Amino acid sequence: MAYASVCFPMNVPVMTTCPSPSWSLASRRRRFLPAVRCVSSVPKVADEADLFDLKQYMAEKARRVDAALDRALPLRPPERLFAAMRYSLLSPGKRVRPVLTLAACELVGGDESAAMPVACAAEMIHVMSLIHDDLPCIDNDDVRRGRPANHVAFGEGFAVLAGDALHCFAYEHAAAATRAPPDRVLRAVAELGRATGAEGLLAGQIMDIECEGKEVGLEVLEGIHLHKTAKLMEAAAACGVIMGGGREEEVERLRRYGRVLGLLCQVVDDIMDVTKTTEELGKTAGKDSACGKTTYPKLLGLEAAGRVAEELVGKAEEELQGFDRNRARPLRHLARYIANLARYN
Ligand code: GRG
Repeated sequence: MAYASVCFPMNVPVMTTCPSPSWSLASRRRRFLPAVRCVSSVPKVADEADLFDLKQYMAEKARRVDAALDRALPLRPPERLFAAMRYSLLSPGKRVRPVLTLAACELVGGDESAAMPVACAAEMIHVMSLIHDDLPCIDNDDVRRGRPANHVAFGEGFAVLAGDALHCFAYEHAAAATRAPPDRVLRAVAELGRATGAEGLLAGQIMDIECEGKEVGLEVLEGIHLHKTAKLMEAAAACGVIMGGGREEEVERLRRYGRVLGLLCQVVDDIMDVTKTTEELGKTAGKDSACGKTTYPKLLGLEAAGRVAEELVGKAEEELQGFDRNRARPLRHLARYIANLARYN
């Protein structure tokens, strides 16, 4: 079995079979959902009862999220604008944020349907940020999710506007399509707005731009990722609990879980930038080092970056303690699954 050169310590899970070498870009989602069961490897037998088919869970949730996104945004005039919005929104992403919202809602005993519009809104905001991030004036990337970036397919002007339109529609959809007590909806919309705006995702992007070409330390790097990536994950997870009617303490626990998961995604992303090919990534590989960007592997080395990922998995699991063990399974395995992405060629 070919592994990426990152050496993860033993208490992150081992996947039991190797992904097929015939995986193609045509199905990027399949690449992220290897046909395996996640099995905790250490302690060797203690987690036998914790077998969980995350592949099936993620695929099923993503399928329902995709259907909900498709229904939410039918093609209509102005057609080229809606086509540009749909092009990126329905492209094959992992749907980590909406799944986070749905799983957090179910964790506190809520029904998926109460959280679905807010889950879709989180994905719309995420996709808007990807479209804008890829623009020549920001990160200048031509490939996203294995396809030409939005500005390559539709032109720069349309990409800016498609991102703006998706951003507006996210709040409209969360507010108008949710059948849940209005105080929950209002709170979720406020959560998403705060996570995205000038003290959230946008702040992270600004920090990123300001640090371009500079050597930064671990603290600054973490600050960038906590805003650029983790804020929306925090909000997605917190919103799930809010929509499910969870208690305040539960909202805060899931917020912390989302924060850790966001950092974990970024550490893993940095590792994969070094260890994977453009075809495997569905975006330009080695771009971070080519641009002189500071990354976890650059600051710490690959092995230590792998250990950071391992520690983050542990922290994510800590935040889930005290919840119903069965209901917490998807979220427990989601953290392990993200850490595992870095392991496979
Ligand atoms: C205009 C309000 C406003 C905000 C935009 C451009 C920008 C500000 C922020 C950039 C944010 C960004 C692109 C962060 C990277 C987040 C990240 C880890 C992306 C990859 O997420 P995955 O792995 O990707 O979940 P998929 O494709 O699977 O969804």
